[in-house]
Amino acid sequence: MFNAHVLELAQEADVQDAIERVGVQTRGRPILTRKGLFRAVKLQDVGFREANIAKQEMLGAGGDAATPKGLVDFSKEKVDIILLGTMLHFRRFVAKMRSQAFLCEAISSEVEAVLSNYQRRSFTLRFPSRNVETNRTLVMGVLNVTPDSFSDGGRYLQPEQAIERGEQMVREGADLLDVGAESTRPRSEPITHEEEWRRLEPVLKVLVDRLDIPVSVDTYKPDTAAKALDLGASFLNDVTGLRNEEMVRVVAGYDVPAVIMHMQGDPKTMQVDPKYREVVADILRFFRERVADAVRGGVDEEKLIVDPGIGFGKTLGHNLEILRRLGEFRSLGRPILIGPSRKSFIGKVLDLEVDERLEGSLTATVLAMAKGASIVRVHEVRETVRAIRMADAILGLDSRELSA
Ligand code: HH2
Repeated sequence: MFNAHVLELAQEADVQDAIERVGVQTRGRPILTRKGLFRAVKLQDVGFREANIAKQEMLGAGGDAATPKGLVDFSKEKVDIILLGTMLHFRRFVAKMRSQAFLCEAISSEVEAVLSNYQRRSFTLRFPSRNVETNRTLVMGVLNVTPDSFSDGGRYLQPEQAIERGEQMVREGADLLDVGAESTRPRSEPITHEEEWRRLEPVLKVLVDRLDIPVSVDTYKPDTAAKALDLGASFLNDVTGLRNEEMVRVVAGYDVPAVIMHMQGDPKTMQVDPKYREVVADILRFFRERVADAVRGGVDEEKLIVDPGIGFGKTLGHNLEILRRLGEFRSLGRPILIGPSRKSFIGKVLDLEVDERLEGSLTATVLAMAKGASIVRVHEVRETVRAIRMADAILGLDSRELSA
């Protein structure tokens, strides 16, 4: 009996660890690490010439490529392909494609970038008053100063109650706090900037002064964002994904971190038959465009955080697929934020009302961090902090010393 077993090697560190344990010479380690790490990279809308060259080069490198039938009979001008191979195969592929004709050089750069981005786990969030590392999962508490939010509407509309809840979440272990004054739940009606600020100001003013953690403002209105940052908020959470040029100017001007969330349509109508060509790929494309636009507008790319927007123009199937494939968003090389807390997709799976969705929220949140989410946006901070700390410890993400 040789006690054969299949090793789970998803990350570079897993391979390095396994190779070291069998006592490989130091010199041989990097090459074996590349051979021990398999990746599949999908490319969309590749011209048939580039797709044919990519297939040949990937085969030549020792890997392979999944290509559609239309590629050999020239019936399609653009195709989707999947490159398959170890990191060693990809290294050879990237080098060869760089000097090929047509758009092959661009393919080479894009493939090289996503493979490197995908490895990245640790980010530094540079807030005005401090830097926060994502070497463990960060818990962002939700505070809705609204009469109509879907899960806690009306509970914290009075400033005293909101302030007390904010302080409580910090005591419970929140790393970040997200304060919103306008509900964006399905079918909600927008409110004016004046109304939003009237609700927000008294709460924000006290919280930024009293709390020792970065506070974000959940707003898509540039006027509200600027006033909140003037008052001392540390970053912005924009559910419209910085689509408003004025909002980009605010983020660039104040040089603060900002969350680009994906939403299809607007809250009033977003749940009316949402459709995607491929939900994960479509959202990735959206992030790429939004990040590029923001950078063109003067925003520091390192300040951007992405969030696929659970429940914003998505069916139950879309939400589950986004969570299942959340790790694919790591291709962007930006920290991922996710907010499944208490949302209706949990209600649909478990057939439970909004105040009975704690276990569903914890499960979704823990699975999301295991797939690579750096920040989890939640209503139940105490329970989430416990679940996340446990998960961080199991996954070896917790940098704090744990005694034996
Ligand atoms: N979800 C809500 C609001 N803002 N922001 C980000 N980045 N991600 C989310 O998933 C997200 C968000 C909706 O939840 P909630 O704030 O509790 O409800 P409401 O919009 O009804 O106030």
